[in-house]
Amino acid sequence: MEKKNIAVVGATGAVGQKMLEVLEQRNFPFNSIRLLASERSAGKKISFLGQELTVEALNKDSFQGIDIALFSAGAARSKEFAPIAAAAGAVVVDNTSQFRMDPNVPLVVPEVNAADIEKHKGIIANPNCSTIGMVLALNPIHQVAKIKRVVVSTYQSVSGAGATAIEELKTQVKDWVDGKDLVVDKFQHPIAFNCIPHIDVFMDNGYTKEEMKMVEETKKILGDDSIQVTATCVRVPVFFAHSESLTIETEKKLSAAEVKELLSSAPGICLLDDPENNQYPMPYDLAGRDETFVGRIREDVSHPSSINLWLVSDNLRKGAALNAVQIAENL
Ligand code: NAP
Ligand code: 3JN
Repeated sequence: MEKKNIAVVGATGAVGQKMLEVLEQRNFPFNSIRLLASERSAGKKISFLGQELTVEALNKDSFQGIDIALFSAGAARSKEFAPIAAAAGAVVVDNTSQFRMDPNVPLVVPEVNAADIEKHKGIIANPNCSTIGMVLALNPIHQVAKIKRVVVSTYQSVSGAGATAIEELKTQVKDWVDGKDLVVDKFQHPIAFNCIPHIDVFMDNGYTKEEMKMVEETKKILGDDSIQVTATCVRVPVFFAHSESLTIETEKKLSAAEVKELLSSAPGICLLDDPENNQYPMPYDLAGRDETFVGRIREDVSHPSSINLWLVSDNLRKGAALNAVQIAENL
């Protein structure tokens, strides 16, 4: 692989920090790496492969000489700076929702639609973390049995809401144990010992934006607008890794054994399905892992051609940083 000049935009954030970890772990062949964040972080030192790197404030000149720019500093920064980076000759891999549904921007999970990367015009979008785990499991099933409808409920960890949300859960748990009042800032309600069915803003149709991201992104990645998806996204008091319950209705009936067989060889998926020995995916065990783990696979007793399953995927790794770095590796 030819060595590239890399920029990480949002390098001080939860996703940016994970990007650096993944780049290190995968020996990504870079020539130089530039760390960008807000004015607040300019001058801050971050250690990367044994070197102390200095964070720079993002500005319109940040992308001179950059080949690949990994963006995770929020949709507003992507809207403003991704086109500037692309115009300066970089290929942008964008982790935000800003360009995901733009018909000129490929939306890529490499195990599913790596071929779409070639169609880029300077920007490639990384899907939402909950979508990525789900489509890894859906794609092999869709290829053989054509999916008609998916009902998904998510159980999303606080790290999906950024570095300060992780601190908020830690502080609330400590304060709860100490009998103190809980301070609520990042979420609408206390997240310690709670489940909040509200991620991102509410839309006119009663869904949240996070739920509609799952609906729309799934169709684009699988290249099939006929797949019907309905989602309920819930924030739970877990630090890392998102879990999802899926009901998948197919045109052709598949047995549970057939689905297990399909998913046992699916790229990016690891089957963990041994209920007799209490073995099924859980975020407690699987945070930090690259694969999306699937278990509890069973035929839906309420429908003749439908499957239920449960999955767990590390939202900061495969759900964000790892998927983005895999796209960069494909480039
Ligand atoms: P975070 O921990 O809050 O980090 C935000 C990052 O953005 C920090 O590096 C911050 O820099 C930087 N930033 C904020 N305002 C900026 C500005 N005006 N100019 C330059 N940099 C700025 O959030 P996160 O969890 O890493 O998420 C960051 C973004 O990634 C999200 O907004 C979202 O769009 C995307 N994301 C995607 C997924 C996914 O599903 N693929 C998952 C999570 C997040 P400072 O430290 O200097 O403030
Ligand atoms: O909440 C989560 O678990 C995932 C959050 C993702 C997120 C957070 C803030 C802004 C996104 C995203 O990736 O869709 C965005 C955004 O870019 O809109």
